[in-house]
Amino acid sequence: MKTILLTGFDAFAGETINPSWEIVRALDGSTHLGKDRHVIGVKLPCVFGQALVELTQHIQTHKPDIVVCIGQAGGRSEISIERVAININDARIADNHGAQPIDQAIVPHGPVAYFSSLPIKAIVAAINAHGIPAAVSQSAGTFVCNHVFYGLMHLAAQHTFIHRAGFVHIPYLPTQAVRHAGAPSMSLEMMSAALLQLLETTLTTEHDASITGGSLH
Ligand code: PCA
Repeated sequence: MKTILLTGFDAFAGETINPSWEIVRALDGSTHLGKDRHVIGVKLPCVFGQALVELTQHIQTHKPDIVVCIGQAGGRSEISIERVAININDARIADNHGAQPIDQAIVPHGPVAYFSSLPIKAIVAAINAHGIPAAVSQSAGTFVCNHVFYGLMHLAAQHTFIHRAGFVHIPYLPTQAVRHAGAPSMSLEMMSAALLQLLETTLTTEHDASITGGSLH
């Protein structure tokens, strides 16, 4: 039995929904990966600190083999497989509790950064092979998503039962994009299929593929 913990976020920045929670909710209890795969979906608040308190509790309760946190990145056009989490909070907008930390370490004296331990290149290839746009992203930003990603990788460094962990940013849903002129979007079905591909690839890939996923700037 393998336990897979997925997290999504509350709506933030004036939105009424967050596509990350819509997907995680849709995949909670999924049997698509086989009967011996237990998929658990939980929601995190879009709040510095509290999001990590809750993530830590969920990890201690479920002792997952794989943890994938998911967040909305409005304006991105593809499924973004994040490569690296950095040890900084620098919020351009307030979180859902009104906090706006500037240049604060997430873990004082912690490592500057952690790499994702998902097979990010193989995941991009697998999602693209299913006709769904995906790419490696070199930055998860400096808001609550990077905060959770860094905190997750810090926990994974301490809890050896976590074999793989990482973060994925996703575009707006079409219902959100109608209020953001010109913004790209992706359907719930497509994003859920991409996440299943990500999990299947993570379960079956020991060594990541050597394919370029770099960017020039
Ligand atoms: N996206 C935000 C935080 C919550 C979410 O879904 C981010 O990218 O930091």
